[in-house]
Amino acid sequence: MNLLAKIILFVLIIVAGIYLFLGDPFLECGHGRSMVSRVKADQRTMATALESYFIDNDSYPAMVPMSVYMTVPEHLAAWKAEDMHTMETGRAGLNGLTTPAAYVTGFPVDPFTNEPSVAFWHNGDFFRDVYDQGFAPFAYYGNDLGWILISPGPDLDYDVEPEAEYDATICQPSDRLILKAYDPTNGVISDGDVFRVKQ
Ligand SMILES: [Ca+2]
Ligand SMILES: [Ca+2]
Repeated sequence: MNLLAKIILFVLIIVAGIYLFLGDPFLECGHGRSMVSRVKADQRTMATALESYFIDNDSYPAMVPMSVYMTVPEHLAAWKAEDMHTMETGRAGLNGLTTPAAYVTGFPVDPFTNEPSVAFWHNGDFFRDVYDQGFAPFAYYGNDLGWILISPGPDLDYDVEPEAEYDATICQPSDRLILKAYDPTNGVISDGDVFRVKQ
């Protein structure tokens, strides 16, 4: 093996090592962004379902505490979800988005709400438990005038405080809320949430 071949082999081993230990940053960025795209698509579907529900019920679905879905107190704290709510799906005689009338075929789970023990970011990529356990639905805050659906986004905690920051009587999304929007141009794992609000 001549010197040039040895140098090429050496460089290839170094590059392979970098990919092995650090992963492919381009691939991983794409993965994180595709999850945000999925959340946005699911929130669009939910928005249509919420408006259909309103036409029939003259109100938006009731809220239930997020602790129904995130049952471990440490996990609620890690997600900053103690004060968050999601929506009633319908049970025990209560009307909800899926029962007795199905306004949406499935109740989408938020891929950014897996349990902290089994979901984590590593070198820009998002890993999660293969059993798909621990996922919660979108956080939701609603009243007779409007609603907001919230995903914690890639930083894995809720930044929007809907009770204080969502006002259905003013034009939405408000400047105050836009400050809390996840923006990938600030970095793939930047602060902020992925949300959709009645407009
Ligand atoms: Ca967040
Ligand atoms: Ca945050």
